[in-house]
Amino acid sequence: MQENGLSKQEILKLLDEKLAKDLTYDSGSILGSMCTEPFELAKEVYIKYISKNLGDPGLFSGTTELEQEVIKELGELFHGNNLIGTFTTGGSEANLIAMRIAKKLHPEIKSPEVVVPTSAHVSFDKAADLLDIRLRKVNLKSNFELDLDHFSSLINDNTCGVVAVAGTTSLGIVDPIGEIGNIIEDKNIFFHVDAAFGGFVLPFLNLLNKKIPPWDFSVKNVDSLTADPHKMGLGVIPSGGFFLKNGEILEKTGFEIPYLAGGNFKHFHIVGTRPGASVIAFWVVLRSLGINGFKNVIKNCMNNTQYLTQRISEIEGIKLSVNPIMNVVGITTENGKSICDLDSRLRKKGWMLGKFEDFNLIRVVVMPHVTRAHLIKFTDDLEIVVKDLKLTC
Ligand code: 0PR
Repeated sequence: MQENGLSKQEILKLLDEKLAKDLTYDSGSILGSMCTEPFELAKEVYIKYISKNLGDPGLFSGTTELEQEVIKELGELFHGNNLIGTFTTGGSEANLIAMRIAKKLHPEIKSPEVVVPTSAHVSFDKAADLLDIRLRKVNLKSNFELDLDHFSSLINDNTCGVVAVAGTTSLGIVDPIGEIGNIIEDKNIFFHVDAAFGGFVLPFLNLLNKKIPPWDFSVKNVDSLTADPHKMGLGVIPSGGFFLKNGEILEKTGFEIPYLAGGNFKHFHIVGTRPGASVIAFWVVLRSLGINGFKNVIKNCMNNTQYLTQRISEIEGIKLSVNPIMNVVGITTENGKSICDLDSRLRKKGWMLGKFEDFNLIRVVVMPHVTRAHLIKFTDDLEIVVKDLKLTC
């Protein structure tokens, strides 16, 4: 550490230099991220209220009420009735909370298992590791859809939970959540839906008259849900969301903190101190955009997705992995060749995509910061690289 402090000007200059290497969303090169530039007013209020700490809710009862308000509104969006919920640091924490609940509700199971799709996010592997749960991974069919027969076959007396994904990380696929709800009917198994990405896409696609099969609390046996404001919700980082149908579970399984200002309270979080400003910022997003504002955001992303998929279909040598339901697009080779060279050549040209080697695809997430102009430049480069690599042979 240096001896004396620097002036504001010196510090800001230094920071500019040090952070010059970071990419920015508006540059267009960030094509594989599930985060985006937060809503402008959300950023403003985040700074203003940066010191609010929901880890001690008794000190910040106004912020606590605001969180309840947001959870209630989102709960209704996800067709829940009187559910409870909380902001988290992101989808990983929300999924960890769900896995913990699944285990805690079944103390009689000595070797707990959770059934998850192979396409589920790595946060479930992390949670399984931390909680000493055995993950039973469900195969996908060749079209990347879940193999439901395999799903059923993995359920046994040790199964304390099952997971479905509403918007997979790799392709934005929505698992057959209604069917999974039927499979676990009367089995006393906790059912968690990971809609970390899809949670702020699917409700608005529905309102835009796209046919989306039921995926949320409208499915009878769904117990909990992850939906992250810091992905398609335009919230600030960090903002995750965990939603739970049965509030009594908090009483049964929550951690207790007896010594804080507001008196004894129970919570699910892994973290203690947690940002109230994230909640306030997202309250602002909800108030600013409303349903119609969100519909417009999604409509724009889907129009751009449509443009991208059209261009990909015109380029000989590559194809779509699947027809996208939402704004997540997987690109693969037509002849089955590895996607790795294509990915590294695109990176060299400055395009940052997601690479999923196990599915042999590169992923473009058509987030709100991705414009038509970015996609035109990207697909022009893509066409050149594909030709160069002779993927057509
Ligand atoms: N569930 C799903 C379906 C996800 O896709 C993700 C993250 C999570 C849970 C975990 O969420 P947190 O990262 O908030 O804990 N999906 C993105 C991914 O792995 C995360 C991401 C975001 C990656 C921005 C890169 C990036 O630039 O692809």
